[in-house]
Amino acid sequence: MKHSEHQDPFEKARRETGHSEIDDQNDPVTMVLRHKDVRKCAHAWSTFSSEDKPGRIVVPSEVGIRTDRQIPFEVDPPNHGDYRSLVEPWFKRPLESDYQDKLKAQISQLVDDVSQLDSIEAVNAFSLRLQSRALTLLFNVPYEESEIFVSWGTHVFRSEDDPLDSGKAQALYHYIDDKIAEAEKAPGKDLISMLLSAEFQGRKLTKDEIKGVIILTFAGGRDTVINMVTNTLAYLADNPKALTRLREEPEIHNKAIEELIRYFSPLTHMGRVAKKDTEVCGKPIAEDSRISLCWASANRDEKVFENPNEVVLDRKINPHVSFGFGQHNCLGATHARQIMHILLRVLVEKVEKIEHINQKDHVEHWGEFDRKVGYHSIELKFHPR
Ligand code: EMZ
Repeated sequence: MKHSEHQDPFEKARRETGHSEIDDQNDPVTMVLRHKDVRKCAHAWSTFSSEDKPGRIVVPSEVGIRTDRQIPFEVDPPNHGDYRSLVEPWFKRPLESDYQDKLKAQISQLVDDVSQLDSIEAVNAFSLRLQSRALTLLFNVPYEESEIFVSWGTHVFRSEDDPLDSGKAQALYHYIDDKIAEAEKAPGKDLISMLLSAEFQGRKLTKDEIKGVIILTFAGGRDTVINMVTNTLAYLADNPKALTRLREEPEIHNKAIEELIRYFSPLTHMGRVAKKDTEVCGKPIAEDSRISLCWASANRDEKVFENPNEVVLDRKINPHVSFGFGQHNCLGATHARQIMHILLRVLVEKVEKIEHINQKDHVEHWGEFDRKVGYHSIELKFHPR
């Protein structure tokens, strides 16, 4: 098996029952595994709610480590839609050419820098930097802020050694409080200033609401983007022909990006809380219990995807759910896709091949399933063209 391959641990359970039970801090979760059911449950927001105790729809639950509600992520319709339309135009800015030019300059510089080195540990020296720098564009703050973002590590408020340690969040929260105070005094053209002046249902947003949007912007696209970028580098190192093909056929980049996002499914699953007694795949789900929508399993569903365990760079039909599905589909998807577009463009332009030296896989454990989601570390050497 190639080191960049990610096997599908869900196949047997998906075929046989379509669900699986896991314990999560004494608050069990029924994982929903089939593409059809995942989409159905994601759609049924009034039965399977995102609006519960803050942190409870995340698996592993963050109830013990935060009390702030992330917005619009942990809000159901109809309020969800109002928050969403308030922030959506901002999150579509990655479609503007000026944004893309800046992102291209950042990624080109990073690739040039790492190409001069003998080898790099790509999670920290490449993906974390790329994500943190690109985030300055999403927030529209000075590039220098990225140094602070880098210092927080791959997850902004979960400690790397102890996922239930609440200490780490405090640094992020203080940072956000300070930035809100600064923007109040001297509004700029950044996301916080925009939120401070925005109207929501005929009133101003509260500080907690603003904080909720900002925490989500920091946390939601952090480990996911880092995993996506690292997995892509590892895949290209492992499959030099794919890099050549992407160089020769720029017209397949759109499809290739969706396919890599499907195959790697950077977020394994997201939870919901049942608002009434119901059932999924014949399994009773009691009111107030949790399910998870397993994007990673749905994305390998053999009923939907031909050769689901292969990366087919120009896959024609690709209804993947890596960015979620329904009302709650990923707010940061435009930004994430743009990162992938520019990354591929810069790599084919500047890099002849990527050499893989060694790696330490990051494997998640969910009950009966072990799922590789990315790398704790991976050493790569970039050979410039
Ligand atoms: C939450 C989540 C959002 C959560 C789409 O995912 O991302 C996770 O990394 C965070 O820990 O709080 O923001």
